[in-house]
Amino acid sequence: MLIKKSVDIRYSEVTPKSVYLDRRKFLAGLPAAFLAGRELLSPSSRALAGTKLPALAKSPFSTTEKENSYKDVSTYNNFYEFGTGKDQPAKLAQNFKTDPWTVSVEGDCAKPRKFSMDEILKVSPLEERIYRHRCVEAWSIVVPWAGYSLSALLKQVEPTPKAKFVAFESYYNLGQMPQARYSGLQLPYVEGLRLDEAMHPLTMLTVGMYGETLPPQDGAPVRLTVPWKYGFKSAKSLVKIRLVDKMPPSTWNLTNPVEYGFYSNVNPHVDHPRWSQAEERRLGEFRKRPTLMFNGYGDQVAHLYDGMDLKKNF
Ligand SMILES: Nc1nc2c(c(=O)[nH]1)N[C@H]1C(S)=C(S)[C@@H](COP(=O)(O)O)O[C@H]1N2
Ligand SMILES: [Mo]
Repeated sequence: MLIKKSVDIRYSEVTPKSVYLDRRKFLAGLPAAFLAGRELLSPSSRALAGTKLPALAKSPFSTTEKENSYKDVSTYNNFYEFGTGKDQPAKLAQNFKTDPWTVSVEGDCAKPRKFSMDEILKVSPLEERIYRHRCVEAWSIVVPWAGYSLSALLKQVEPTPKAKFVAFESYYNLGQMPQARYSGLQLPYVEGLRLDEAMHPLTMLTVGMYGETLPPQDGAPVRLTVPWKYGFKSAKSLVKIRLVDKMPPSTWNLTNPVEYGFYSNVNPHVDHPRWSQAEERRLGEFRKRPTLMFNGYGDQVAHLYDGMDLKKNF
């Protein structure tokens, strides 16, 4: 594994590729004197998607399976705040404002604090991790995410012995997310993990994909990625992470407790009440693949559930 020193980019200073390209076109037509010292387009006026991240260390946790295309991963999404259709978030989240952004890490810890995105990017060297990612709706993708283990962030605030679970909260603002009104969900989107699940090295705080910052539809500027659980455990556009002593509520469980449990480990032997979980379809493929227990991450995570009945704790 490569060791990298802390990332030295300022989130608020990086310019998205699309803005940069527009800007070159625009600059070409203007006299130099007119341009001197001017900020023509403010990156903060729009989403910071598609900004190249500095060199990423390779992770031993990566699968060697073939990656999905960027297009697959950025045009077929679940992000109900931006519409319930799979193609809606890519269209309706385009102008999602993700700068400035802060994540509050709080609750049962000795050093609760807010982190700016610049600070989030510096907590630990960014790695590229190619993970399988499976939605409860039986589609799956393979994505080169960028980020680091959530444990690195949690350690910064020093969880106290009282902390047994971690609660996650996504950004919510109807002004920016008018479609959220029709989501059928109680928002903000919330999720939770047991503390040992949250501290597991595979649990990733994700700031990018395909070597770039996240596009809004994939959870910009920072999301969770929990590869052995169904996609909905991976809350997007995080604003709050809270260490707590009791099992926190989770949006899909609140919405439909019969269909969505707290644990939500990928488990081909526990059917969703309305469809089987035994198989999945990789986006871009026609044939179905068998779904693996813990999404294929059993060697790393099965021990977390020793002695638990995973049909009851679904
Ligand atoms: N805030 C928020 N996070 C969310 C969701 C959502 O609707 N809102 N959908 C979840 C579901 S059901 C899935 S499958 C994944 C999808 O992530 P992707 O679009 O990056 O593949 O995001 C999860 N995180
Ligand atoms: Mo999902």
